[in-house]
Amino acid sequence: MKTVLTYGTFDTLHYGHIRLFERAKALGDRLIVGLSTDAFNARKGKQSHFDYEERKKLLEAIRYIDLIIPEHNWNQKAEDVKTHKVDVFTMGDDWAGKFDFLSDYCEVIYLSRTPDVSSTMIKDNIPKV
Ligand code: C2G
Repeated sequence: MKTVLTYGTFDTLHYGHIRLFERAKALGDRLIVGLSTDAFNARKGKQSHFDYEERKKLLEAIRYIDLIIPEHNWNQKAEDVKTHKVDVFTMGDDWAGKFDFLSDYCEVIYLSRTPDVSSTMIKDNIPKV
């Protein structure tokens, strides 16, 4: 059983996120997603359109995802890798190099970011309902 782990805010879920989950799942047998809490987002300087529970509900509907855990801070990754016996850590390559320290515990793979779509672009173009 090969376990894969990734993290993110996944606000205004879009096909770039789905492509990431699809490729991440293909790296193993089980995909765990660390979902940024609203409090952590505030520390990341991100104001998500949807709150944690709404974002979690969306991820729970995605067949590629087997488990969702909260991401509370920048420093929990190594612990999460150990706790969940993670074999592969993966992120989009806008993070390339940033998490190489995890290669002491597991394989680290950066996947190409999907061009031309982002939560920011969506949020900036949603008419206020
Ligand atoms: N992503 C992607 N293609 C896009 C947009 C996002 O592949 N068009 C990927 C990002 O590279 C990231 C993941 O989707 O791996 C989640 O992106 P965000 O929700 O923006 O998360 P981020 O703010 O990068 O937070 O500890 C890590 C952080 O929680 C990551």
